[in-house]
Amino acid sequence: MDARLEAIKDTVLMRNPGEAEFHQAVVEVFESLGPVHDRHPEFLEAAILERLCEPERQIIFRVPWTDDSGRVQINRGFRVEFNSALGPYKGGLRFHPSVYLGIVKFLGFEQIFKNALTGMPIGGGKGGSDFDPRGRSDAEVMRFCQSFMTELYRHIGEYTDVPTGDIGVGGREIGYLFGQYKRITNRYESGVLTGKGISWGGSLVRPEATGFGTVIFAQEMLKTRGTSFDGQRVVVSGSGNVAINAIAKAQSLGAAVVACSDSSGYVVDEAGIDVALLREVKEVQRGRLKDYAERRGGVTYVDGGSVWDVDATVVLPCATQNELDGAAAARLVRNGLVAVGEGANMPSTRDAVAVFQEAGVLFGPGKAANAGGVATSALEMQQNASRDSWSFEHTEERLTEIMVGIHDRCAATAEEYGEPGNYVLGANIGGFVKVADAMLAQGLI
Ligand code: NDP
Ligand code: 2IT
Repeated sequence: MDARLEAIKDTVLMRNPGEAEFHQAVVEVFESLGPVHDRHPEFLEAAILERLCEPERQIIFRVPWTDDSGRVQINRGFRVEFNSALGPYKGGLRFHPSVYLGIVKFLGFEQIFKNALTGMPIGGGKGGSDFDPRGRSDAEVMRFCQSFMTELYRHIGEYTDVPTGDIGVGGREIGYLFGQYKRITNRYESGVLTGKGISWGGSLVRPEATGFGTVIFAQEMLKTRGTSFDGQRVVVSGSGNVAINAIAKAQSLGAAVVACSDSSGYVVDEAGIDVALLREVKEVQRGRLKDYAERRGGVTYVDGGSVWDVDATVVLPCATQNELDGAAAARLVRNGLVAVGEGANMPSTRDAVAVFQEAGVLFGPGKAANAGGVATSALEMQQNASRDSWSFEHTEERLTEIMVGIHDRCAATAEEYGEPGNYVLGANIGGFVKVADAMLAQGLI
């Protein structure tokens, strides 16, 4: 790392003790930015990096609610409003027992660059709670969401901060959150949340957007090597929103998607994952992958273990951070891996990224490859602002244009900085320069 940036990084790490995931995200970005600061000493002068690493505002709050047996439960809520240089804070809410400030900050920090790369007018933020929706009834989830919004509502707004879903937060939760916001404020402010239902201000394609976008990005990477998804053997991790839609899109482009996972195990389905059945089990019945395996029949379900033990030419990690380590990466590379498209945020460890890059594997980092979700959120905001709703075809066309644009910008930036094919460098520099220029123009705030 550039010595000037190393000193700033040390201070950031010292000021934010115990936030391992935030440290990891910061270090990865800083490692790309030396050459930018040679060209733009004004960024150092204006302390752009120091300011970027210090969220504009961090909100932590108590979320009390009552479970179905009448017992009081207390969770912790977070919203980190990281950077508003390009637009209102924008980013998801994650409900998962592992959520703490370090995870929310890593996600919020990544979101700044991702959102800049989309070319849409959105800043970066993230939030969530250590609430675990798994095994909770609809009524419990509703009471939790209502309590969460009873504090959050005062910090958000269509011109201020626009949350959406992430792990553990989908259409059901956005519905309860929106209802409570509307009730407290007495405003039908559609643009305050994205990921809404289609009959009450949501956008077609938003549910599919992250998974679809990840595959579109990976397809563009494959094209640079004169190939495509057609005939690839694909392994996807996770079996939630991003994973399911990535599987569907990869299959539509001719790939054989042979495995996916959840936090309990993975399934190998050599005939190709049955997406309609997977959607029914996961999205309608809120079941487990094990249920999919039982209903499908003739497939292998592995309890525990790692889905990365299954060979593939293309892998799409779509579950969670640091789910793919250096040893798994090395094994995949030995067995013929060609490309990685990160549907999740920071799913590959630093060691894994190094293995992929050294082996010349096409590697699309999450902040570029999974930007289709937030980009389509921005399209939802556009539709809300103009009180319009677009067709599936039109919205998907916009998403495709945006993803191809992100790919091309990352590739061009990597080339400009002397490292053709390095999408990590391209994404970090491309996102950073846009935000830094805006921060410089807006003065010391
Ligand atoms: P979902 O809650 O719909 O699905 C998450 C999936 O990942 C589930 O299969 C879950 O398994 C698995 N998973 C979650 N945590 C772990 C863990 N600690 N270990 C192993 N498996 C785990 O979330 P999404 O699909 O929305 O999100 C997946 C990833 O994509 C996240 O990294 C998210 O930040 C990222 N992302 C999401 C976007 C969106 O629009 N939704 C946009 C951009 C990125 P289980 O059910 O067993 O917990
Ligand atoms: O990580 C992400 O980009 C998301 N969870 C989606 C953010 C958004 O505001 O649509």
